[in-house]
Amino acid sequence: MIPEDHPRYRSLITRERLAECARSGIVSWEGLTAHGRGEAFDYLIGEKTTGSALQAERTAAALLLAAHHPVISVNGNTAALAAPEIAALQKASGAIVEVNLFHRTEERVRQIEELLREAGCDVFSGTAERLLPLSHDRAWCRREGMYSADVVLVPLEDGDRCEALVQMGKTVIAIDLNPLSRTARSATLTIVDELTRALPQITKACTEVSPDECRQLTGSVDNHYLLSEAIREITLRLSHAMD
Ligand code: PTJ
Repeated sequence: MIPEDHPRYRSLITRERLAECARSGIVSWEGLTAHGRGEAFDYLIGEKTTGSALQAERTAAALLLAAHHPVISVNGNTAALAAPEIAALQKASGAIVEVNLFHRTEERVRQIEELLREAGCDVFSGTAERLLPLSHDRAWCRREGMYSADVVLVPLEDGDRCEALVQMGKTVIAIDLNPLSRTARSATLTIVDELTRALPQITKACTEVSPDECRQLTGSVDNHYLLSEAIREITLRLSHAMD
């Protein structure tokens, strides 16, 4: 039992949720270590949405709204942490929600799809094929889903698939707290923010951006600048900590 007045209450509750979802099979055991890495980077950015992340979130909304065939890719950690937030973003953006797993089993796909549906998502399921140019199981996706997408949102991604999707000519939006990761560096646009803070910001921006702002944002994506800003914000925080 975690007392509500514990200074790290939110963090501990989140860990408990992930552990529970790992025991039930929704989150892979490896997903727990991925979360730990995310927590460390979240500490470094001050556990808040930075100015550059907010800018990236608004741009992500514009890219999703301007897309012809946007897809939100969901893995175990994302489903466990943010199924209702995915449902809200799907409603605001009109994107397809598709499960894509690194540690893939049919049973995990089924469990995650069920969790997403319970949270209100309209999940794109059906027969998956080995369609992406990858030797591991993230290659499995649906022909009319991710394979045909022009814009793909990939929260908590592994670098390989991000690179493969970009090479296929897709616009890839990553949510990754580590601005140094291969995913962060190869995506078209990287949001360096915690998943459960980032998704509501993108959803909110979907309801706010005008067609003019949408054109302006999609025409000026500069991921190198956004990542440099994220690293600058971390460095600034570290140097203040030493004062
Ligand atoms: O459910 P599966 O089988 O598809 O597996 C999913 C995991 C997460 C295990 C898989 O995609 C993986 O191994 O990911 P990586 O390569 O560890 O990358 C995860 C990245 O997400 C790391 O750079 C973390 O810093 C970051 N991250 C972790 N938790 C969060 C996060 N970023 C944003 N919000 C978080 N809550």
